[in-house]
Amino acid sequence: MAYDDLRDWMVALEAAGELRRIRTQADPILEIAEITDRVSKGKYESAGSRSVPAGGPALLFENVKGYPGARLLINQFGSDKRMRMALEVDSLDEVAERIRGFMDVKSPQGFLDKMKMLPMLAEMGKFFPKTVPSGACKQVIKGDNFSLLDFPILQCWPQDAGRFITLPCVITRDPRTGKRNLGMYRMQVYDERTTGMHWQRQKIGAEHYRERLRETQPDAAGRVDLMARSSGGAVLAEGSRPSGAMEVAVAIGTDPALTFSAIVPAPPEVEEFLIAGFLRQKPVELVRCETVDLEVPASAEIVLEGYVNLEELRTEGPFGDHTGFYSLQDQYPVFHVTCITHRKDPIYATTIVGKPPMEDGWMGKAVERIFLPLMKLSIPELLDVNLPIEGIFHNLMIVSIRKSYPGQARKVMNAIWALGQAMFTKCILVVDEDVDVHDLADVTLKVLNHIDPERDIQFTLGPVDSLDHASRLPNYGSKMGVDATRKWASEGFSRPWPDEITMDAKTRSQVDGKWKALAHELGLD
Ligand SMILES: Cc1cc2nc3c(=O)[nH]c(=O)nc-3n(C[C@H](O)[C@H](O)[C@H](O)COP(=O)(O)O)c2cc1C
Ligand SMILES: [Mn+2]
Repeated sequence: MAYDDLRDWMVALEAAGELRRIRTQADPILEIAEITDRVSKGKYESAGSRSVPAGGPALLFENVKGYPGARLLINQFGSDKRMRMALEVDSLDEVAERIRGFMDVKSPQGFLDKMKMLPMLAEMGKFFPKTVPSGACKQVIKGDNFSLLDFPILQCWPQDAGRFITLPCVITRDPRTGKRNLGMYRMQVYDERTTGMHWQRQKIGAEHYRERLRETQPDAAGRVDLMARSSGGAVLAEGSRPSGAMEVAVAIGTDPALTFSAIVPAPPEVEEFLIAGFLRQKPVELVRCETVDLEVPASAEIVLEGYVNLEELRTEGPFGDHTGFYSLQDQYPVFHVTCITHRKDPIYATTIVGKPPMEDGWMGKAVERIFLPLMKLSIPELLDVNLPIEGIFHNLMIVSIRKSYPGQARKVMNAIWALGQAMFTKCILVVDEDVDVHDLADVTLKVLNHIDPERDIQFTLGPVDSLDHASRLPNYGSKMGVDATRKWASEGFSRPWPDEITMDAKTRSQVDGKWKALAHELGLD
């Protein structure tokens, strides 16, 4: 039973005790972020409050200072339980299993095989998005008299450059293939009708933008970083829209599977609308925009339509980021809003990022689980993967492998660095199959015991996450892989490798037999 929209999802959250209404007045400038930070970390610091486990409830702010009547939803994905509720599974491995089921399809050998495939193809067909004539996101259409400042957009941290839209589903179209993309890229609010468009240069939205630039600047293509190239922020007359501009639409406040699909690192060939349909097992319904040639989720709370001018970059940031530090200022494209449509009394959905654990950490963990079978397609020896939340997803990946030939751990590192957004991984630890990658104590014990650092560390250079503040250059730097597998003679290791200590079975069962008496003497019963 897919959630129809954000409100349907909120009803489910509230029924499960996972959503709290906040009627105490809270300021969208910093205060809501401070409240949410405490709730997501379980740290209630003021006198008399108690500490509880991280991953506190989703919050609906109903009394936002300066925005009478507005409602703001935050932390909707902020726990393992809510992430599972969002995708309607008891375990995220169920989603991975469904994906594996689809991937297990072998080339049909004969008529019978083909017949067997039909139900699966029919099932897949059920997930494609549908365009419908109208939807709730059109209840209010403002093509003229509108302002972004009508929404309770947050300033999250003291040194942030201003207010940022933090949970936007940004929709663009590949000018060559017509394929649509959905990506979550934060948007700094510059004024009533203008925002930043923080698609980092390796993301699909940025590639669509570059496709347009390649058309207009063929001489520069391939020689310079087109994302950094601009004729210097040409100021346009109010309302004018340059002919080459790139159309963009943004949906804020959708059903949870759709919002989640905007963060999954899908290959460019796969539209996130299809992924959302697959996750919710019901097609996403889309409606055509008013002023741009794009479609948006019909039931979105808020839709922003507009364009990104190819000739314009503007300073974006700083912004307190999920690294736990402020991401530095940089030049990014600018989004000009031409129309806003929304539901009656729209709910503004948002999030904050900062020091983990926070809401995005749970979303990242879901991506980790769901992508494991897909990673195994390229890396068949891969057994399990852990992206510890404090490793902020691009700093640390721990993988276990079944090692079969010399040098295989290095092959796995290179494969990860070649795999979509895993290219950003700053540090990869490769361990043998007997290590539980989710048990950080076991990982620490074994990785550090098993390495000769100079021999076992592999450095490489390549693209790094735009948020990395330590790399030698923005977006370009080094990465490290640690081969913490047991070393073999065929890898040049000639010393004996010791056995791991475990007690023998006989002694263990003898002690088991005495355990009742011992437990009494130890005061355990
Ligand atoms: C809350 C949140 C905010 C994000 N902000 C950005 C951002 O500002 N810029 C960016 O490039 N990626 C951002 N990401 C990560 C992208 O959404 C993610 O890399 C996604 O896969 C991009 O989609 P794409 O592959 O279709 O480009 C954010 C993710 C989350 C969960
Ligand atoms: Mn994408």
